[in-house]
Amino acid sequence: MAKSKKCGDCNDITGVSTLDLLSKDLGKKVRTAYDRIEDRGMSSCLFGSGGTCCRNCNMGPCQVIDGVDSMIGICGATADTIAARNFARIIASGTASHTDHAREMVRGFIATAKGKTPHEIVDVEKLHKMATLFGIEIEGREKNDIALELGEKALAEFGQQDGILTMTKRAPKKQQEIWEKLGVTPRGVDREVTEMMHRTHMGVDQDYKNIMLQGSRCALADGWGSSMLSTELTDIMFGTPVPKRAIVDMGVLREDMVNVTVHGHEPLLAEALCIVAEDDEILALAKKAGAKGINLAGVCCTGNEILMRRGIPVAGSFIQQEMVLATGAVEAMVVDVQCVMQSVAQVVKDMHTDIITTNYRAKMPDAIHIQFEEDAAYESAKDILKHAIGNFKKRGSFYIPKDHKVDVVVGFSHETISNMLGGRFRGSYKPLNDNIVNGRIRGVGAIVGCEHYKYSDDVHFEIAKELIKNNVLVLATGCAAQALGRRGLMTPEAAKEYAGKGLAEVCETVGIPPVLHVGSCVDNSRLLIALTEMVNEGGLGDDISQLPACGTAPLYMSEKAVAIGQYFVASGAHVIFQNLPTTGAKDFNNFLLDGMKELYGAAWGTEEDPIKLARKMIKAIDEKREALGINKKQDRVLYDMAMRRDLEAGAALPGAGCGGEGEKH
Ligand code: XCC
Ligand code: SF4
Repeated sequence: MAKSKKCGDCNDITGVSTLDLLSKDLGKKVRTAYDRIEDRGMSSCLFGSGGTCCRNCNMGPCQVIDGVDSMIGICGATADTIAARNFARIIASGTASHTDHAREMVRGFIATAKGKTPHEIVDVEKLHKMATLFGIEIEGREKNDIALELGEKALAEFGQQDGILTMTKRAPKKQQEIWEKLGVTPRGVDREVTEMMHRTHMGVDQDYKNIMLQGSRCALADGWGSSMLSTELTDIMFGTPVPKRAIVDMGVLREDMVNVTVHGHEPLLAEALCIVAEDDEILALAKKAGAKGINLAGVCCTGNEILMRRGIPVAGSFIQQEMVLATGAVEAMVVDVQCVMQSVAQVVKDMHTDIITTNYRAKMPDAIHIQFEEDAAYESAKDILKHAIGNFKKRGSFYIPKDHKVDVVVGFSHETISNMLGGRFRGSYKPLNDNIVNGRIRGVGAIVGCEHYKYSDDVHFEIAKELIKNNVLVLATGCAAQALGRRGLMTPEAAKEYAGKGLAEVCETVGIPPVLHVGSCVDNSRLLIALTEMVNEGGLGDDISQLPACGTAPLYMSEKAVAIGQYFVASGAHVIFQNLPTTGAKDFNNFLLDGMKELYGAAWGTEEDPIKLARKMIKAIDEKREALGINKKQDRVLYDMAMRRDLEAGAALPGAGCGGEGEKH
């Protein structure tokens, strides 16, 4: 099929590796989402896009037009009620997905504590910190013993009926008070999802503001509940990320090795594959097949997890998943849950590549299934790799866009940020806060979430460039982070090229990139903690809504992104998306874009144009600066020697900056 640079009128492909591959026969042969958009030849349904199509009962579906009396639902439901119910159900689904992922991680953590996995409890400091938060005795106890109790307590929070989720106690006091006053403090993880589904059933909650109170409670159960549990327990098991050099983009695939890409979200299997890829038996088998070894490469958020913790390269993000396979150079794509397009099995239909599903919850036609058992992780991983090795000899024509691999420095957990800025032995957010107060750094912008095909694929890049040019430090997660890494914004050197003077000075002194990779999508919980640390450090107000910070998830695709957006808003952080499925309901839409401010001190915003979006973020940041009284023009203080020494003390982390320890390539 012929490929053009453009599909329809709106989604430019600008990614160089994708364009390179699409210009080759192999790339032309595959049918991708770009083709499917063109082939469908129809735009999305207006009722669906505006949020006013209801099919919550069998009297409908009802397509509702706001303000037209004859066009309300058969049950009498108004556009606002319907849009709010739909929006809330998106949050419930997003939360359920993070939650189910988190539950698996906690179960894996328990299995690890019992010694039943190839993994270990590696971050004992974090184990002790979390155990203390959960009221668990740590004195004189063996680490696995503590971990087991922590794991069981954590697991119990999923089914908990009353009380509050423990992690919410980490939020700034004022946030906790706001939640309590509004009655949105989450009680149990599963309970909030269930109640959300119930309240949006036909004939239950028909007041959009009330529906969204539960929307917030459900989302908070995601961010401060399950996602945070997942991030922290995963860190304890696999290590809290520290700065590492790595490479991203399709050029990370290797001609001479068995390429295995891991795609999905839960890092348990991916971590096991990393260990087994170095097993003598596996290496011997690979050599026998004529390969130099196993080249693991990530896709989507599984990619982010092993990139952050191990520096394993990332072959592609969400929109590249089909392209990675179109290279013909992948022996197996191992998938688990979430964001795996059904089309991947079709892309490889005439190739030697196998799509291997590994989770009983997520199977697909034309894939093969090898169930991953966490208490037999080593064996499961071996089976999978043996299978991939078996395919190596069958590799047909292939094309690896070899020139397209980009250096990145990743691993910016909130602990890393604190250590790098504050110094390893006295990690603190003080230097960050100080630099915000003195104006070198204007504020913090989070760019998170997915990618899709409706807009150009350089939206993240355009937004990030505009932010850092205006001295906004960018923290990124998810596929957005990968997109920014591919554009070269995740090296310390990028600060010189792209950042404003103040931000560049800080980046140069500390040795950090102007865009920090904070992790996968569940790791947005790291951002919650980073914001909390900034509040606790002092000088920038006493709750998150006062911080000069703003978030965005441009190109959001997944329902999880909406859950994330809502937990940020409910936590006091302003969030701007390119669009929301609520425009068909005026009052409800206004409530999201403005009314929520009264409750949480933050609201949603929308803006399609990337540059305008970035400027809106900057404006939101400036308004906070103004309110804090720190927006006056400061005398430009250049770093004196003592200040440099102070900051540099923090830069001496392993693998940090240029010439770190990370894998050389
Ligand atoms: Fe999926 Fe997480 Fe979105 Fe990427 S960013 S498209 S959710 S893989 Ni998480
Ligand atoms: Fe129509 Fe009401 Fe049924 Fe929705 S719940 S489909 S608006 S009748």
